[in-house]
Amino acid sequence: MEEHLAELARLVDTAGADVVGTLTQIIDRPHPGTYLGSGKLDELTLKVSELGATLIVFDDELSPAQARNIEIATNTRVMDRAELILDIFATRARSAEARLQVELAQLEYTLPRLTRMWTHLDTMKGGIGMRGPGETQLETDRRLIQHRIKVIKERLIDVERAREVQRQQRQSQFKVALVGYTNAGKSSVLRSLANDAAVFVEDRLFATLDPLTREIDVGDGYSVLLTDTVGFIRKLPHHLVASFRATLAEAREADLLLHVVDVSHPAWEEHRDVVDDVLAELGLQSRPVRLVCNKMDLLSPEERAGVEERVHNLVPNALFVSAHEEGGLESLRVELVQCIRRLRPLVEVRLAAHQGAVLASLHRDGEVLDQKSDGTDMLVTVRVDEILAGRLRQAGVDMTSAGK
Ligand SMILES: Nc1nc2c(ncn2[C@@H]2O[C@H](COP(=O)(O)OP(=O)(O)OP(=O)(O)O)[C@@H](O)[C@H]2O)c(=O)[nH]1
Ligand SMILES: [Mg+2]
Repeated sequence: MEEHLAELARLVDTAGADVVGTLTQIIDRPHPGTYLGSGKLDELTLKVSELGATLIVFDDELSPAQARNIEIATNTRVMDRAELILDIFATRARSAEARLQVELAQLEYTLPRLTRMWTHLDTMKGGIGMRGPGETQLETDRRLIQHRIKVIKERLIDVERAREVQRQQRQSQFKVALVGYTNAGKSSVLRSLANDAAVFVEDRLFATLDPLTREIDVGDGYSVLLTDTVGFIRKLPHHLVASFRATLAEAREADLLLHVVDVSHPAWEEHRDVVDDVLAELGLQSRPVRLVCNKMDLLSPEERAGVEERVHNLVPNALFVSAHEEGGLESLRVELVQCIRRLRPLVEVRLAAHQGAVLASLHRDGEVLDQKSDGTDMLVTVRVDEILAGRLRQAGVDMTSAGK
């Protein structure tokens, strides 16, 4: 619980507020009306006025009614974790796409809570000269929001189409996506591999919101397209997960996912589970994945040995790296080369003159490295993926392995 609250405090800090106090209660079941029991609610009210707090943040999701009732009891603005995360995303989103996605998530969060906001307005105005906005205003607002949601969804579909075109253009390259808990070091891995100081890295939660792709030379004549993605967190608002589906399409298209974990964090195993769950929610659980244990430099030799043993038992092919140490990503680089060799084998295809259509498809869907004629046939050295290899095999094309 303390660790959860520490994370909540970091979120509050990221959102730009200062934590002045915390309150916890062990309860079997939250009170349906006020979340906290009545004694605890009094304690909260007292604490808020003593500390001069202007905002109360709950780590758990509150129903619209619970939030309203606590606000009334404490006379203080109440937020739950989901709203806080949405707020952070709203202030940090930079690209037009991310902004649309966040706005969509916020509107969907707001819709069932409209009554609560209007009730506030009602009490604020003191009810003099007006009897509150009433149902009509509420209905108008609801319709406006629903309309806006529809418009945003349509725009996001357009954005996704544009992305799709871009993706098809680089179909033949080996694509790798970095996924993981927020602050695990995904951007640092990209920055170090791409040797690009412009990649944004920060010791804050949700430093990255927009996917960023760089072409990385991994040596031995291989290169990959490496994409950095938004980090995950426990209790990620599901509206947000849904609206980030498009951004994470990059991850869905990837040949390989690198699941980056900060193993220096005491709760790294839980972080790993959270990420696995979100990946499953996004339908990505069946993608080939490598667990990348990062920040190994922060561990003592004994801790290192402990983590390595623990991880090896869970995931035998995990990698141990440091984005900060000189040469700390060498094992990852080597693994990437091996994965390309395995998942994108290099083959030599022999084509007769009448097989022009096959030659065209090799150029379209594969990565042609060499092409020469031996007088009668055309010999093409090409890197193929599973789909193309399957198609060639089915068509009975003469194909042999060409080594690495
Ligand atoms: N000591 C150490 N620190 C690291 C390592 N990798 C990343 N960091 C630090 O961890 C913090 C977060 O790194 P980022 O690369 O921004 O993490 P991220 O996964 O991209 O985070 P989000 O974009 O917020 O999801 C930064 O302060 C980095 O300098 C590492 O291998 N060792
Ligand atoms: Mg990042």
